[in-house]
Amino acid sequence: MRGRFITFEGGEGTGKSTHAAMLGVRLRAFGIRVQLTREPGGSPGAEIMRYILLSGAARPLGGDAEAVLFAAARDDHLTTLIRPALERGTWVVCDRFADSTRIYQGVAGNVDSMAIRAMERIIVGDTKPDLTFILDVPAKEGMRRADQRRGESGADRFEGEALAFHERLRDGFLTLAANEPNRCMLIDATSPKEKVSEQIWRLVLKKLEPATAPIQFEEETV
Ligand code: T5A
Repeated sequence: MRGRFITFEGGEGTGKSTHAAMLGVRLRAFGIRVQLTREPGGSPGAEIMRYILLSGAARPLGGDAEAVLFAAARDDHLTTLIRPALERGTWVVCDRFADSTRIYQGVAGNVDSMAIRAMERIIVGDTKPDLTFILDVPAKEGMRRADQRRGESGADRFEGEALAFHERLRDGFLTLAANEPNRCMLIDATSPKEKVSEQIWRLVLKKLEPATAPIQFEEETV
């Protein structure tokens, strides 16, 4: 039986990494094999592209080129990690995926949305997420949390953008949640972590019924 594919999306500092990890713990407690991963990155080739993108080295090439690089990283990630895991029956929990390209490069970065959809069709194909959590906090609060988490290290390529860019991201993710209500679950992530985690877990139980998945005991992590 194919594994389930769950993605976490949202702006900076909304709690995606925190809740992807917390969901992984819950699923494993159910005896489900879980592959936790992230984008950009998640596979050796894609991690190299992550460095190029987040260091800002590709920024002078422009938004179109950055969108192509995100897609190329995704192609490697899908081919070498996500699809083989799903085929083995492992559930994949991914911190960001193709929706981030739609919103960061498309909505906030003004890359042509038709071009982004075309790349998504070619690269992602049928490997669409079964369930996507869109974590929502006001842009200012997300940036505050991201600053706090980062400590002394500097902002990356996208964290360093102005507040208006982060507000556009938030609007873009809210619109996505409204347009795809069957796949995208909008989560108010201003609540305490435990409450947010409980809400996510209830939705996974309802939508994906992990209790019916075959019990598997081998652990997998990035
Ligand atoms: N990108 C990515 C694109 O432009 N296009 C693409 O196609 C893709 C895939 C990735 C960057 O690349 C861009 C988007 C990004 O800018 P990244 O380092 O992976 O960069 O950055 P983010 O995904 O934004 O990760 P962050 O760490 O900034 O945010 P998270 O993962 O949403 O937040 P998290 O879990 O690290 O939490 C941040 C802090 O908040 C606390 C946590 O403990 C942590 O300290 N926190 C809470 N505090 C209070 N209440 C809660 N409910 C909390 N939940 C978490």
